[in-house]
Amino acid sequence: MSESPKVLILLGSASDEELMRPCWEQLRELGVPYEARVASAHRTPDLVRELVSSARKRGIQVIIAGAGMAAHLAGAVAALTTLPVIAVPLAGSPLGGLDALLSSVQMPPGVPVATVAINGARNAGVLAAQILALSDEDLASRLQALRDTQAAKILAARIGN
Ligand code: RP5
Repeated sequence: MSESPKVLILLGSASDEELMRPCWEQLRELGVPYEARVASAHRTPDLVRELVSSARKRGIQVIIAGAGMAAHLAGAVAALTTLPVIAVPLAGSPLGGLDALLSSVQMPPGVPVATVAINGARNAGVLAAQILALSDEDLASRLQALRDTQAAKILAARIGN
């Protein structure tokens, strides 16, 4: 996308790419410019700091962090910024993502991380778009259209034949 990114998506590892793909697919579908990078809280903490501390002045308004295990990438990111941070806990461990879920959702008071479902990458994209739509009426209309499409599928469903 050529427009400057409004959402920064961080992945704890390149191995997280497939689980996180629905996140940027959703943002692309909604016309939200994003940038996706691999930056690990424990393997490349300096890179995380650099990307997050420069984010606001680069026009980033929301940060999404997808990571598995107890890497607490989203919490590390939230420590470095007052931009809204959304965590996507990923199921890549013997604990099925419960470790990542708890390390994301149980943030101490004052440093919140909005946490979507385990492997909920698409919802992270939708939530980021909803935050941006607070000041973007066109985007709000595209989000409403997405909801309308979802409702139409339910209304058209025919079962029990
Ligand atoms: C987390 O641990 C990553 O997000 C990934 O899900 C998992 C494995 O990471 P690597 O061993 O590939 O760095 O940090």
